Amino acid sequence: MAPTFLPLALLAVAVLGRVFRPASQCPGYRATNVLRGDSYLVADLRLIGNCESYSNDINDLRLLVEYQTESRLHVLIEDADNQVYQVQEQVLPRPKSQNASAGSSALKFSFTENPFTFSVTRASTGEVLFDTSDSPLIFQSQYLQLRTSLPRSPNIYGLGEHSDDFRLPTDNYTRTLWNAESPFIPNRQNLYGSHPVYFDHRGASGTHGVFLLSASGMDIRLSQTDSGRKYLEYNTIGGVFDFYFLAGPEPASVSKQYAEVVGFPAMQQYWTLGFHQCKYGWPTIDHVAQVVANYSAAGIPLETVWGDIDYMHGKRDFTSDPVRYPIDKVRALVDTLHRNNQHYVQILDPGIRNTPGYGPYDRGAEQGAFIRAADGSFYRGLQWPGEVVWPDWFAPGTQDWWTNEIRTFYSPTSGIPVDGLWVDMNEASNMCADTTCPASAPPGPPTQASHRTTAGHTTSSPPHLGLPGRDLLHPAYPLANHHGALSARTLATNLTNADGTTQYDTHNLYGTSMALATHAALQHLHPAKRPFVLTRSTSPGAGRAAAHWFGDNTSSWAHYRAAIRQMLASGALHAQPLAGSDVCGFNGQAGPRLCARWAVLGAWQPFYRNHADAGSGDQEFYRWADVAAAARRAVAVRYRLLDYLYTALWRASGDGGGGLVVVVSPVWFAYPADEATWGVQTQWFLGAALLVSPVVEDESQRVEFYLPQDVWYDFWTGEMVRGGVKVVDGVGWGDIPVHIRGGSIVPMRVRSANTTAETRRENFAITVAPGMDGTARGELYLDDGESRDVGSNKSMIRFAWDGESFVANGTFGYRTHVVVESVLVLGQAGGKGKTHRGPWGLNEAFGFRL
Ligand SMILES: *[C@@H]1O[C@H](CO)[C@@H](O)[C@H](O)[C@H]1NC(C)=O
Ligand SMILES: *[C@@H]1O[C@H](CO)[C@@H](O)[C@H](O)[C@H]1NC(C)=O
Ligand SMILES: *[C@@H]1O[C@H](CO)[C@@H](O)[C@H](O)[C@H]1NC(C)=O
Ligand SMILES: *[C@@H]1O[C@H](CO)[C@@H](O)[C@H](O)[C@H]1NC(C)=O
Ligand SMILES: *[C@@H]1O[C@H](CO)[C@@H](O)[C@H](O)[C@H]1NC(C)=O
Ligand SMILES: *[C@@H]1O[C@H](CO)[C@@H](O)[C@H](O)[C@H]1NC(C)=O
Ligand SMILES: *[C@@H]1O[C@H](CO)[C@@H](O)[C@H](O)[C@H]1NC(C)=O
Ligand SMILES: CC(=O)N[C@H]1CO[C@H](CO)[C@@H](O)[C@@H]1O
Repeated sequence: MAPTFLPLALLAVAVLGRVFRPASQCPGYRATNVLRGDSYLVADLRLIGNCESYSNDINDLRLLVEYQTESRLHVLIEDADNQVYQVQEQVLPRPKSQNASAGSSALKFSFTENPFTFSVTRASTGEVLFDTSDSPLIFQSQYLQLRTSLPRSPNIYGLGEHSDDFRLPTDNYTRTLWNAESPFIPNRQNLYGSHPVYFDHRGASGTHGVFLLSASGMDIRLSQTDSGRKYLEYNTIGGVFDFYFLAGPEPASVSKQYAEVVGFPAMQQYWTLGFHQCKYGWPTIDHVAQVVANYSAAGIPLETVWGDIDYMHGKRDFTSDPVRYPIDKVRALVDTLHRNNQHYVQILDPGIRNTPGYGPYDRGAEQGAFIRAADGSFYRGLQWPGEVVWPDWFAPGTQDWWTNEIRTFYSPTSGIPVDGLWVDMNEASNMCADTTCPASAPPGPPTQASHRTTAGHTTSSPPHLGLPGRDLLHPAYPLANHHGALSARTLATNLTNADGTTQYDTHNLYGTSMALATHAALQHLHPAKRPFVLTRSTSPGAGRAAAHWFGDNTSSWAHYRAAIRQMLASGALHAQPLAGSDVCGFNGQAGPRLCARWAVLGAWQPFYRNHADAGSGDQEFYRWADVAAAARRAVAVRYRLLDYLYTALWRASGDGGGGLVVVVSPVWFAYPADEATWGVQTQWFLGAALLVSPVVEDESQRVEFYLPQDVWYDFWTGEMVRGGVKVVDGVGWGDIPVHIRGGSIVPMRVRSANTTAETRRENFAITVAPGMDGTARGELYLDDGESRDVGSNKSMIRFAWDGESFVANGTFGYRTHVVVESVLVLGQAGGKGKTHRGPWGLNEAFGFRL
């Protein structure tokens, strides 16, 4: 949740030390000593003449080009001395080159020597995908610039996290990447996560991806020259240019190729797909118990109840308020939840109250787990508990300390036996407005001075720690951070981490580092189970440790719509599929119409949690009869589809190998050549088969949506529908248009139950939706729903319909009593569909012929 301050609408006002020389007047670099192998190219790059716009030029660079796989090209431009910061492998391990040969690669690298510019083309068509020849390379100590030209009408997606159009504007548009506390998720500003990856969709000729592996603060400008040429321009305040070009050419292949670089998303436990309820401001554990009881009484399945910071004593991590949330009562509620197959998750914030006698602080201090100020004392900031110190995720003792605190406080035998953890405020959010703030507070207890040398590493230091001698607080380039200065509302950027890197360079990794550490701690706590972590702040690869929600939005129709765009970006582009908005909105007051619509929309987003601010009214679904009715139906249909969703998540997690790699995707992923789909941002595919088209206008019961030319079936009636623009009037507040894509087979439970565990005991009914050619296919993944290592105890069942016969085959390692009761083939029997009755077991192949 957000602190109560409002976002500063001001842009950064940096004090420019000197006049910016236009990039066009910078002479750039010359390539020499070019050496080529079959799968790589290396060269030296030497500055041709001074540029010195925002900071000091770096004279000598190294170019490394690797044909890593046939569809992935790696282009690294780094300083020859290896001093410039590069992202720690602990946060983002790099993929190894598989040494594809240049001749067999789908992408071709070309360059000019003097000045050095480069381009990437698609080998099969010769189409230029990336071309820097319009503008010289600028590589300075605190400012880097590189520009690529774009097609005339570009379709660019990604570069999150943002609340703007899914297909990005390309006219004087800036995407700033600098993780920030961002209440009300303002448009055209930096938000909680930084993902410097974009998808460039060129219609029938293919889609490719460009990932800049950099944690640096940056402004990415999409605009046009005076002569009208479109470009995308990186302006970073540090780091190196470390590019991965992903060939596609199918859109979903780019998603997969990206996940191969940053890591596939974590496979989650089955219950995490259930319905979650949270609220900041629940005063007591008795109140929480009432929420649980009232959900039950209303007949709305509640899977998981969450604890926001209300549970804490003095808002400190690893404490429970002795009066409002006494541990024995919390334990008792959690035990009851567990007996009913329900779950409980609690929040943790990074700021640790620096009071001696508070165990987590004392033990962290002893381990050296906190970031230090210049004088060796622990750097202090302000957060919910008051004055705090901050974990240094790069210090050697921090993981052990964090794991130990989690194992102790959440001990199944004596602590609060949570099922997962939620990490918030991890941008990191600091209630100090600037670097002078904590200094005015009384100093904390003396801590041992650090022996670390920070500011002046030499060439004998380990590589990539960051150039010495920079202005780490106020670089001359004015990054468009919506809080203003780099350090505003976060940790001071001149702080040094224990490994010798600085917050200036690692700021954008703080949230992911906390998520990774929490994930690792949960693995210790429950070694046999898949850890569940939800994180607000993210960076590339966060999805391999955590689910994500989109932060502190508002109960408004605008944010109900934004939820769709954000879900599409997180899931399809940023490898974080288990994601969703705060259903019914976080800030402000939700009304029953909005909340009913959002309850339904949320049921079709991968992560489904209702959450609100302390200052907002109660918005549990049972608070309004109409919302309750909408939610009952929405949850029921979601639960019938849990295995369909779980199968998609398994595919996306990488365990599933090839095939579908996205849990949510935009319409153009499936119809890349159909221009009418490229700008669609109010519809999405959930899995490969279901296209969701909710009402999106304010207070409306009318929806206009687009079905590409194909065979579709109304999900609710089974009626066959042809493609085209559709207008539906009188859509009930609890209704949502959904269509099954022809050519798909969708496994569903026959009925839903009040928890995911009970739903898992239900049998299946399978729906076959034949495509244009009369055939269809689908799949079903089954395992025990929770184990980290299921070994061979899993089933991957493939369904196929050829117009006359239905076949289910595959691997059948998961033993189950659950059967397939029936197979409904749509489009048959005069359009209504024909039901074929089983039962068929799911422990071996089966099928039938007409
Ligand atoms: C690729 O080539 C490098 C350099 O020759 C070598 O070290 C590496 O083992 C090779 N990798 C593979 C997967 O063959
Ligand atoms: C571009 O956008 C910036 C920031 O919104 C604005 O100040 C500037 O006037 C715009 N320039 C043009 C040419 O529209
Ligand atoms: C639960 O329902 C009871 C009975 O309607 C009501 O009095 C109580 O305020 C509700 N509590 C919560 C937390 O919803
Ligand atoms: C779900 O329903 C079963 C009986 O059908 C009941 O025993 C159980 O307590 C219910 N669980 C919840 C969470 O309501
Ligand atoms: C960071 O800058 C502030 C403000 O100038 C200064 O007080 C502080 O000592 C600096 N911290 C470090 C670690 O250099
Ligand atoms: C798989 O199931 C068998 C039989 O229930 C069990 O003995 C084995 O331990 C399971 N393997 C794994 C990896 O869970
Ligand atoms: C499974 O079914 C498909 C489609 O009918 C068929 O092509 C394939 O050969 C079958 N595989 C096995 C192992 O039976
Ligand atoms: C993008 C968007 O809709 N932003 C809104 C978020 O909420 C605040 C406060 O309600 C509005 O002022 C913004 O316009």
